Amino acid sequence: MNRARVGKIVSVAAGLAVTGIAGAETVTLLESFEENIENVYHYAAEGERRITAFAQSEINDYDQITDGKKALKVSFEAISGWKQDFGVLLSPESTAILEGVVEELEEASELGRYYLLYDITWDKLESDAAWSNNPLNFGGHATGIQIEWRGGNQMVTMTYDLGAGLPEGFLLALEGDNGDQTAMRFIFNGNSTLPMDIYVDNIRLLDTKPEGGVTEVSVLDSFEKGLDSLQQTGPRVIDAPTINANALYITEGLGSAKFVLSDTSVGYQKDFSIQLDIYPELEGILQLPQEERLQYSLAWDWIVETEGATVNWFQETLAPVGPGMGMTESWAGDGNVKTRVINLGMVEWDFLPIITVFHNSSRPWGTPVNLYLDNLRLINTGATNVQESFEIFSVERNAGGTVTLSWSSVEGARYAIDSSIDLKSWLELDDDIGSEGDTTSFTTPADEAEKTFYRVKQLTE
Ligand SMILES: [Ca+2]
Ligand SMILES: [Ca+2]
Repeated sequence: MNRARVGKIVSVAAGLAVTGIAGAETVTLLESFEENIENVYHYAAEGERRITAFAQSEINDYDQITDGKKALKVSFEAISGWKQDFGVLLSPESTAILEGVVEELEEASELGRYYLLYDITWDKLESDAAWSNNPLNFGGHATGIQIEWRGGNQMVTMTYDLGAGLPEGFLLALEGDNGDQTAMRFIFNGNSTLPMDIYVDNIRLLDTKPEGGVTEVSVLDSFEKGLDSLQQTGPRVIDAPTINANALYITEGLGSAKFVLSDTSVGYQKDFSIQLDIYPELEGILQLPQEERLQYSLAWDWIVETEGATVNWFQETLAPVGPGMGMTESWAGDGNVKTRVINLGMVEWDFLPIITVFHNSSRPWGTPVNLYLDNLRLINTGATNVQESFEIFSVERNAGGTVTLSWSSVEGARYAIDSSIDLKSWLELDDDIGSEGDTTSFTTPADEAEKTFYRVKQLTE
């Protein structure tokens, strides 16, 4: 807070970090299955198909229509194991939007900004499936991300951070009559001997960055000194985590957290948890209404060191299963870094802020497997661009009974001015003053009080 005394008038300039821009994210609808479903096609060859019908459905008994009035209904005869079942060709317009994002991310990769989302609802009425999953294959690429469904008539939202999952040289495969449409392939896995329906709707792109937002990344934990937030939870984890100093398995600073998983792998199992309530930076954010948290993402890096273990695949899943949390990410190979990203607006968090991490792999491994975690960070794509030297540098009383305030400003910003005679109650004088460049001035009638305080706030939009 800067104060400058000029004559009888004291100016107070405070650069307030305005958080009121939440909700200013952009959602672009890419496919909602409203007009027709001519762009939906079998991927499996004839004779190998397990889908009996595609339909444009208006049934909404489980809230499976998440946008508009219709959803895509896919009827399976039965499911046993993996198959690339069907594809959805996106319109040329939607393809162009995604291509623009991919190009932008290739130039400057940014985590936590662009998410590809869609909703799948499983209809368990007839089936005897207890679980199923759906890996995302998008633009001709396996992304290593999959939805986990744990039963019931549950809607799960695919939440894919385009920045985190962008392989080098990522290009969208183009198909369609004019070669200008990219596609999403829907792969399913599960076991049901009876018919099962799934509904897909609302394929969309979320841009979490509000107009004028600035991305701010703060490291919550670099696992250098203490590992207070980490706790082993399953019998596969040998001992408490330790701090690793081997630079090969560090992505930030001088240390990382190391877990050792026993060689007696027993498939899908809960291994450890991350207690988020020890990080004061998250407290206020997790208390915001869910829809106001979209600009915030949580990310960390994980590395698997297999040594001589016979691991050829490894997956990490987060729980509890809630929207945006029931996601599995696959191993990036021995010693390679994977970055996990969770959008905090996609998670309900009506439970204790704890992330439980599950792993799954082939077995047996032969030797223990080392797992490293580093750089747990909070990404805010909607931080405000408040300059550090923000101050009112001149307050002048003019001959005509007016006062002119001048402050250091930034190009393109907007400002509001309040006045007060007691620094307690404030009167808004103007809430929409455009920046005049490095310096902005505002003239207002002088108050009759002996002292008047002024406050300038930089607005975010
Ligand atoms: Ca729809
Ligand atoms: Ca570290």
